[in-house]
Amino acid sequence: MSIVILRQDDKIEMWRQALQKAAPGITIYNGLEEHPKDIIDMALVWKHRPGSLADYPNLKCIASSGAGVDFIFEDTSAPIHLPITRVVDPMLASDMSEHVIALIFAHLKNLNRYKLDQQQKIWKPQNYSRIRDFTIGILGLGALGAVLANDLVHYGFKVNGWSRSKKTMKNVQTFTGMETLAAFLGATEILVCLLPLTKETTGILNKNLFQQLPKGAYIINVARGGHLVDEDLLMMLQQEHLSGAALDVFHTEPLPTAHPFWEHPKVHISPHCASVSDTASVVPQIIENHRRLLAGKALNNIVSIERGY
Ligand code: NDP
Ligand code: OXD
Repeated sequence: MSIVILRQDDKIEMWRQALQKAAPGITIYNGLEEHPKDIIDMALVWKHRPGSLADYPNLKCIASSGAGVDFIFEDTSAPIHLPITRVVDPMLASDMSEHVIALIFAHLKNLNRYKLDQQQKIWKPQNYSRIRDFTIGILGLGALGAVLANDLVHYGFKVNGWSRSKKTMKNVQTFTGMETLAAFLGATEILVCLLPLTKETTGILNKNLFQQLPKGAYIINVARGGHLVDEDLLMMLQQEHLSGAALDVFHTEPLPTAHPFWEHPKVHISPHCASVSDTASVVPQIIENHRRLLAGKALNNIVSIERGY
């Protein structure tokens, strides 16, 4: 009864040690090192090598060490008939909220403009905006979107949220399903994408959607690069229908050096770091699910294969 960690970055040993310390009775393997395959019952994965999940004949559960699971469904040989779990964690949610709020305030107070001016020693005060000037629209009111919505309300923003199923939230105007998307977009001046990447949401941030936003709207994509049609964003920026964008996620990561986003004056880039699973906060839920797996109990934070999130 053992757990293997499958990821390709330099965090694999940090995760192994954190899990091993929390659960000394279970053997935790680093998937990049030689290890027995037939005793593994849980794989803790993050952007694992496609194909590698198929190597474990007795695997019983795939656990994502992040909130997203799109990379598991993209691996065509992954045994997705097994239970798949993901991270739902208050620290992940508050970190995301802080990141997005920082981007919103940077936009209101022209901080990106001043950074560019500074590079050319230009002294040029701009009109700034206030909290009351903007309505924020959040695509996705799940574990992360709902926390962000409440935090923004706390700051005094007008907040709208869009989701698949109906939500009732104090001081947040909620919109449900495709038939309400146009109304939601028409009332949104800063759009934040916090959707999971699924068949339905791939490419949702496209020209048609952008055109339904008021002129001058600002885009924040902290979900997945696959939500955005890059060329459509560039076109809408060039036509000045959109005033700018802050992007944390990209089709290819790291963002290739030749990509036009790098040098675009109206695009703010961060390297997929809006919110990062913290081992101290997340390890207990992984160990709890492993305990449940062995006891034959229902697992927490299960992903729906039908919905893809
Ligand atoms: P959740 O699954 O908790 O929430 C997803 C939300 O999107 C739900 O409100 C859901 O609706 C809604 N949704 C899904 N599909 C549709 C659809 N077709 N139409 C309308 N609404 C839809 O996810 P999280 O909040 O935990 O995370 C969101 C995403 O954020 C992750 O999948 C991941 O890709 C990304 N992420 C990015 C990070 C970063 O550092 N950049 C860090 C962590 C996560 P309903 O409530 O009705 O199900
Ligand atoms: C996640 C992420 O999904 O870091 O947790 O993107």
